[in-house]
Amino acid sequence: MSIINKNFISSNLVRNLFMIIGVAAVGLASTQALFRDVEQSQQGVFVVGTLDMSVEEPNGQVAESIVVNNVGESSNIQGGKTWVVRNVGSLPGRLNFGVDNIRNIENGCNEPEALVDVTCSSPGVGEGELGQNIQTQVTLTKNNTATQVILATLATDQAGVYKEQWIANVSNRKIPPGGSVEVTFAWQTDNYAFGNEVQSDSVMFDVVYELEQITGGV
Ligand SMILES: [Ca+2]
Ligand SMILES: [Ca+2]
Ligand SMILES: [Ca+2]
Repeated sequence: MSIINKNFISSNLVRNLFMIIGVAAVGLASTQALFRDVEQSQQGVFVVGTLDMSVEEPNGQVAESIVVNNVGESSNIQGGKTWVVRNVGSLPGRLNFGVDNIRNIENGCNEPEALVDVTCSSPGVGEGELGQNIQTQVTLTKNNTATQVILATLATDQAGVYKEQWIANVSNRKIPPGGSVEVTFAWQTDNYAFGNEVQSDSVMFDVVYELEQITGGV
């Protein structure tokens, strides 16, 4: 197997997602009286990016996805990204991490795949088998100390697991004004983990960061 990291999302879809996230953020701000910043990332394959987040203004909402596409049969799948998340506001914030909208896409079945896979629609969202075979790991680096905080897969039903493990395993999610942390999201599998059932399959997902205002000084 091999991996390509490719933006399959049309500009229209990106705009639509942008609008959806924007509306969601406004809804949260009005109902919870908290300012919230939502950013999602689209990059993959061990690149580094910076998220400038502020809890003072609901700005900077972007909607991006990561796509892992299975295009071959001979090598391992692996990739990842490190984000530097900065609180550029003047209020302390609590950082949340999540993976949403996991879409395991079938992309049809070729001849050897059809022998072992009975869900073969195209695009067949939810019918792909690639994500359940990909192990993911999230590492938080704070004050030069790296801690593994999440272990999961990219199976469709795993979306809620990321946020749950983040909250359970990150003892202090606070980022003070001017502070920053690094978050690394990595995924991998090997060519012994699966067979022809993943041919032409792909998996898309959104990595979501939220920095919410800390009230009461906690
Ligand atoms: Ca299938
Ligand atoms: Ca398949
Ligand atoms: Ca397929």
